[in-house]
Amino acid sequence: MANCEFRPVSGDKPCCRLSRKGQLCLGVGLLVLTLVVVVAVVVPRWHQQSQRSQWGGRGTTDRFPEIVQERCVNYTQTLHPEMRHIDCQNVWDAFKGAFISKHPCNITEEDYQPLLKLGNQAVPCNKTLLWSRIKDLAHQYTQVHRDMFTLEDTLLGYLADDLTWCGEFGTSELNYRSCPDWRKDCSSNPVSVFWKTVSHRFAETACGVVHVMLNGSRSKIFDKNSTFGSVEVHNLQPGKVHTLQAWVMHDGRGDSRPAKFLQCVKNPEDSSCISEI
Ligand code: DN4
Repeated sequence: MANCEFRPVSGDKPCCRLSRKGQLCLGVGLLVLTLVVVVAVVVPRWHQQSQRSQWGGRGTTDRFPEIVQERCVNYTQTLHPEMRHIDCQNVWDAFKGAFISKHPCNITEEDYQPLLKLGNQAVPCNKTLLWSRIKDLAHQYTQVHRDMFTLEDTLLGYLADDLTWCGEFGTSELNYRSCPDWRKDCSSNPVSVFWKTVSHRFAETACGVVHVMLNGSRSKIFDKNSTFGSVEVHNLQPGKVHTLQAWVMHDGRGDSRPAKFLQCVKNPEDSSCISEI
């Protein structure tokens, strides 16, 4: 074994420089320490990760915690300052609490109730826009008509739009490798249950005329298995909602004046728009 003594180089001040042998020993020592850390910390984590469940769906979106918290701040401080009283740390804690450490096929609507309570938001009567199989156009429409709200224009829908998330039973970590797919694995997964829960609440609290944008180019314009067909329609309250008005869109061409207006704003050269002028 090397004899590692740390002696000052002759002529130098004590303790200011190491001899070559001392430097070598220090280097070897650091290398050994690094290896020990890798073996003790990184390898078990990697092993644990590789033991994680493999699901059929995309894993948690990169930077999921940061994205949710950034969106919360943006929504409550900038987009809807009337909601600036909401504490985004509490919102994130409630979001996380709904699914972290739980089996990702065993999530319930009850799990999301604390989050729903914090994100409680009233959409004015006549301003709710539901959609099915035509998300982009519905969102473009509410971007033009800023007083109308899809679910994704409310705080909770905005936080989660286009994101994926899941955890794992017994650990506080997110699973970035894969999450359950609602068709292949299970429907009680964190993402599907979230949308079911918030869609339920969104429909239940709607009032006046409710609009729905449907895709007339799909074989089933109304699908009773979609979230619109299985959750939202059933939770509209007859005592509060007097009309459900459907805008059926064919091949991106609007049958209704508001949607057509939107398409003409985006595509003024379209022949159907020119004839309107
Ligand atoms: P959709 O266009 O068929 O589906 C929208 C999303 O929901 C897609 O990611 C679907 O997954 C997923 N989805 C559809 N049906 C189910 C189901 N039975 N179980 C689990 N996931 C499902 O339209 P939709 O009518 O199903 O949902 C749209 C309506 O519900 C809107 O009025 C929204 O208010 C609300 N919603 C929004 C979102 C979102 O923004 C998600 C779910 C519900 P896949 O078919 O792509 O695999 O993401």
